[in-house]
Amino acid sequence: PRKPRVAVVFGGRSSEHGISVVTAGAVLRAIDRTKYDVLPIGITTDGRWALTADEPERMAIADRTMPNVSDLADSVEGGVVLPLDPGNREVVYSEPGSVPKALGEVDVVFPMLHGPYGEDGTLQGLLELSGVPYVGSGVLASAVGQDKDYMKRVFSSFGLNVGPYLVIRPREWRQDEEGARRRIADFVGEHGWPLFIKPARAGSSIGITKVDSFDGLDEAIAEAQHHDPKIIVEALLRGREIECGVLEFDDGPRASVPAEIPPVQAHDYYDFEAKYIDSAPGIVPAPLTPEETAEIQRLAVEAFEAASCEGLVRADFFLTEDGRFVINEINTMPGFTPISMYPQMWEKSGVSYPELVDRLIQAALHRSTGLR
Ligand code: G1L
Repeated sequence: PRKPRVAVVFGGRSSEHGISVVTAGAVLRAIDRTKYDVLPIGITTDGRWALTADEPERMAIADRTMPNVSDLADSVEGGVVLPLDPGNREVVYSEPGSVPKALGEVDVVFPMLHGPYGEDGTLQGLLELSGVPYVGSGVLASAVGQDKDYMKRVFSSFGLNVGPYLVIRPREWRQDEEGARRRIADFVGEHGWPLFIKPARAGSSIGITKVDSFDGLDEAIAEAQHHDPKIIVEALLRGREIECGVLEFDDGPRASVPAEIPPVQAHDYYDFEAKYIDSAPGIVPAPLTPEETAEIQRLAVEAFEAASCEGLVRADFFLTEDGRFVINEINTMPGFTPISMYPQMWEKSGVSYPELVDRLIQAALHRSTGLR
């Protein structure tokens, strides 16, 4: 029987295009070629899909510059591209806004796209419609994991602790701005300063402002709304930042050893070297009591189940001064280079990076298409 063909889809119209290419390079390097055939599929920053060369060594940071799909695709010997016929060596890109015709020729897709249309469930929906199995969470869990408002609603309905927050929807802001301001003032009365004003649906730290008084509020709201018309207002949660990986095994999801993210100065953290080159900033395993470790592992698996995740998730918590774990968020597509927190937590739990990649592909291949 022929080997399963794994399409790794990466790049895309996202500010994290480069890190996606770097991550896909690491995944391509880790995939066991005696077991699988691979098809690297890059999406350019302007949205063209292209079959690229299988040369992961060229998908790395060079001279502090992130790689990009256009450079990879243009350099492919004999050219590449769409329609996705692996035998076709003609140089043709897909039209911007169109999708490849030949996804039917792949057995499983490894989606590595960040942000809107990548990790919010829309790509997953396209793959569902195409009947192609894929690695990671489906439509619902991806959408829930992208929306800080619905994420909290799901978690609290499953009995997990979530921090206090407000939602300001676009229509309320348009029709009753004064009412929204009153709700924020009441929230401050109850929880105090600072506030964190965040887009409800946006990756990582984009569009987030810490506000210490009413002075900075308008600007912070405008900034968050620029990224998403729906925004959330959160109170400060005092505590240690602890995260935990969950991975789906044949008999169900299991939790990794947890990691602690020490508090860092913003300028240190967002430094290019720190973000893309240096190893992840976490302490693995986190210095916790056996009871605390067992508790966060139970809660991480509970979060995986609550959001109906598949394959993997990274669950991020605060351990508050009174000893409670409060869930901050889940990430259905966590940082995934070998030095990122999620792979590091599994490495310390006895699952190597190539094993992790293989486990995720196997979980996707064994999943039935359609409802499950
Ligand atoms: F497919 C998985 F396993 F679900 C998966 C896909 C993508 C895990 C992690 C990622 N991460 C990324 O693609 C990224 C962090 C490079 C951008 Cl979201």
